[in-house]
Amino acid sequence: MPAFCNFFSILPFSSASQNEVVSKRVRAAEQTATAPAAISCWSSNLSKYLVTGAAGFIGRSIAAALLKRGESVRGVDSFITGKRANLAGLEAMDFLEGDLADPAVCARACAGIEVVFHEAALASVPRSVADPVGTNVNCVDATLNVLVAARAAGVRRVLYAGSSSVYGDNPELPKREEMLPLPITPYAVAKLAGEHYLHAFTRVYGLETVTLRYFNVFGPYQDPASHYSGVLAIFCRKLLAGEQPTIYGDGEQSRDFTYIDNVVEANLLAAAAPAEKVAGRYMNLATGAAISLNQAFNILCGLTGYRGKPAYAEPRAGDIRHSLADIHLARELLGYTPKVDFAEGLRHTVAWYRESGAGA
Ligand code: UD2
Repeated sequence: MPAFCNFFSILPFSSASQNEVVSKRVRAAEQTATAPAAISCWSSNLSKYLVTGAAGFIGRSIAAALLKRGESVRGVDSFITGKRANLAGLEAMDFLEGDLADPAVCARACAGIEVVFHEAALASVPRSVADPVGTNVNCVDATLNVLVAARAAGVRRVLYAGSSSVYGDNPELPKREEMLPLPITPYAVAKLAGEHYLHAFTRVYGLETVTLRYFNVFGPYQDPASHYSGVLAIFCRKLLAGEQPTIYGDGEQSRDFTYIDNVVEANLLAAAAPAEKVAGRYMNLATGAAISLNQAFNILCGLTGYRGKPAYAEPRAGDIRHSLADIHLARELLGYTPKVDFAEGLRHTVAWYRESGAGA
């Protein structure tokens, strides 16, 4: 039997001391509440949380953590890059197959939801270089559609998977949030546009939004089989299969590789943080340590038993030389501390690829 709900009545508009952002949100909600279609939903499975990109690496991991906590979760994925196999173990999730480039899918996905984790994206720099329009559709259009649908549905908060790529060419390290973004690839531009849309939705509609700028996330369930996959996933698969990996450039470029559990934890913290602290904010989400590709390759050789050398090739178009985060803001606003460091994360990751045979 489908349930009827007016979800403005169940949202926690509790504290009279909440800031202007929240007041604006209430006003926006009140205005929207004059349109009956916008305040009502029919659903056979009312979920509190929506995870977009739920069949992808990060979305899947967030959904699993929410389910483990006993939360009601809806997931949406188009399978453009997400994998059906990643839904194994998430059977308790209400799953919707659809493309966020379609506003009707976003409306269905957001109905009855209180908090959205917007993880869906075409997450690849080289893919955006090859197909900037596709990246724009799946990152910018999709994000705007999610925000419009979230607002119409009375969603309280939208969390967004931002990217360290927005810092682009700025050579200053570590990257701090107050630095001017200098995106140099279509992917970085698209991720930054998404951030700006979130900020605008907080400012003009009072929707609580939070951007977490992820720095090179890695871990179990990351697809290792695509040319566009993250480097550590590709290296894990190749080294475990005894295949020679390719390093683009001299291998001395570095990244603040961030293990997935840290990202999941930060998302849960960001979902629960007080609006007056986080609404409309963006912050780095990383470990705060730089590892070069050559270092990562050497550690992986030890973990996988691979004895060969990497092949070195021309640097990739749009590559950033060094990326390292200052993570003080996430500490201050969320109480975030990275619990799993690079070496431990890589051990778990290699063990997972070995046991699951993923991508083999
Ligand atoms: C960017 C973002 C990251 C995330 C990601 C999309 C930066 C600094 N980071 O990651 O936060 O948004 O996009 O998911 O912008 N490489 C090889 N061999 C390979 C594959 C890659 O050498 O087989 C190199 C590549 O040239 C680059 C490094 O590894 O120098 C990392 O590449 P990536 O694709 O894993 O991630 P990156 O840094 O573009």
